[in-house]
Order: sequence, then C-alpha cells, then structure tokens
Amino acid sequence: MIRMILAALAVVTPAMAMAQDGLEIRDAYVRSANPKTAAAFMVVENHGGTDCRLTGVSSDAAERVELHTHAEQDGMMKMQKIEGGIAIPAGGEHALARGGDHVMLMGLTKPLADGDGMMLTLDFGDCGTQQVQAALDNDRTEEAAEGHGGDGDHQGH
Ligand SMILES: [Cu+2]
Repeated sequence: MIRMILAALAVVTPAMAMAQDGLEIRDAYVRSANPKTAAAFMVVENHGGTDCRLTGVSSDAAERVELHTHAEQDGMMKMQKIEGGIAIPAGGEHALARGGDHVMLMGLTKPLADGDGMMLTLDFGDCGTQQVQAALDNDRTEEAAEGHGGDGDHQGH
C-alpha cells in the first residue's frame, strides 16, 4: 500500500516542479465594489529566460474577463481595455495594481463576499497558462506593491 502511494507521488512531482519554472504569480487578490463587477490584482514574475506576454485571462466567476488599464483621457483617469497583452520580460516582473493594469471581471456569476475566492487562468501564449487563486479583499492596501520602480509604470507627471 505504501509503495503504491510513493509511486503515485513520484509520477505527480515532476509536473508540479515544471509549473514552478518560469512564471510565478504572487499577491493575487480581488476587489469588488458592486455585485456585478470585480477587479483582480497581482504581481507576475518571470524567472525564465524567455520574454512572455499575458494575452488574456479567463474565469468561471464572471461572464466576461478582460485586461484593463487606466489612462488619462481629457484630464480624467479612465479604464480602457488593453490591446495586445502585457509584456513580462525575461527576468522581470509586472504589477497589476490599483490605478494601473488590472484584470476586469464583468458579469459576476454571483456577488462576492469578503474572503470568497475565485480561480483565474492566465494565458501567456507560448509561455503557457498559469492558474491562480484570488480572494476578495476590499480592505487591502497596496503596501505589497510598494516601491513600484518597474518600467511598466508610466504615469505622465
Ligand atoms: Cu477595468
């Protein structure tokens, strides 16, 4: 019996190790100000030697999932859809953070309560897909993304 369990573990482990190679998602969480929409934030790290691009996100938690960013239009910050995806350079990282890039979930299949989780599937094209669990946390402040000195940060001031 024990031998069978060990054999099963040996089969599963290599696949798990591979998933850790290259892209890593951390600090994923969701905010939702109303029962119909939510936004997800996270930091994507690329530990691999290949440039990757986040081309889309899917989730069972909403009817429509889009990549959005904030851009200034006529002196006002407005959300707009990102065309062409988000580049995650080899050895670099990109923060999806409040006031910037985010995953927009429209048409929530059910309203979210604090702590409710959802599964997001991130499509990185040739770099494969990554799944991440994100929970609703409307009280979260942006301290985890502090020191955002990346070059993905283009505020026009
Ligand atoms: Cu949005």
